[in-house]
Amino acid sequence: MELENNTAVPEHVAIIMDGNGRWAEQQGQPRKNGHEEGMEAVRRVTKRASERGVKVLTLYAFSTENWKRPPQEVHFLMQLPIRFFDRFVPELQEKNIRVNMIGFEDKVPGSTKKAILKAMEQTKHNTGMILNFAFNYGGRSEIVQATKRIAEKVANNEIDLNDINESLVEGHMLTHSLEPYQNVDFLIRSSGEQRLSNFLLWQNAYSEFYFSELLWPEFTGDVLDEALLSYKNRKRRYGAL
Ligand code: V07
Repeated sequence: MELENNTAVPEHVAIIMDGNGRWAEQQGQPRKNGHEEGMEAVRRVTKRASERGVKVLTLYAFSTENWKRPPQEVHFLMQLPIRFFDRFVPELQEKNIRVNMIGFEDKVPGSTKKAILKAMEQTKHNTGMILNFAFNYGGRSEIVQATKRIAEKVANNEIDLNDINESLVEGHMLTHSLEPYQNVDFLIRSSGEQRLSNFLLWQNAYSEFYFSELLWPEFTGDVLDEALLSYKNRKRRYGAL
């Protein structure tokens, strides 16, 4: 009998969903159609990741730098979580998937925050995969915020300077609630760009990278399987020999 090798499935997969606007432009469609199609790709990939036994799937939906886009597009993007949950919460419930969000609340419209909190509340008892959206997220801001909180604790004599270690810093990151899966095992980026773009800087310290030429709306469950196969064939060393 063949034994299933679960260690070969990455526990925490993170994806930079790039190429939605470009996909739309290639089709001569408005950019928002690309974002709309991108949402269908989120559905496909979430379903497959959950079937494969991934514990946490983090999706980079909106970076702190994305505010520099045209106001119209920013406004449209801010509505997407609302649309996403209106459509997909029943499916997430059915698949026992829990919703989580990491990012900064500032500048996010109240109605968007409300929709996200509602979905987190609705799915909080689900025990399967965590679908974690990085929304208004930036890696350097996260590190700055953690540093400030730690400095404050030292100043208030709540902790000693020598209590600061990797585990304490990790506990002040936005990913703390994902414990024990805070670290990314496998980072995927679509649309041919090969850079990290301020995404989970601390958490990607030892992750394996996978770059696909496909634009995000072209991503399917089978493409995820292809990436997972590539992961399986790698030897992770965490800096050791
Ligand atoms: C967005 C669709 C997917 C491709 C990337 C760009 C467009 C889902 C969300 C979302 C965010 C937070 C949340 C629930 C869902 C989303 C943005 C863009 C900004 F709690 N898709 N999606 N957010 N796109």
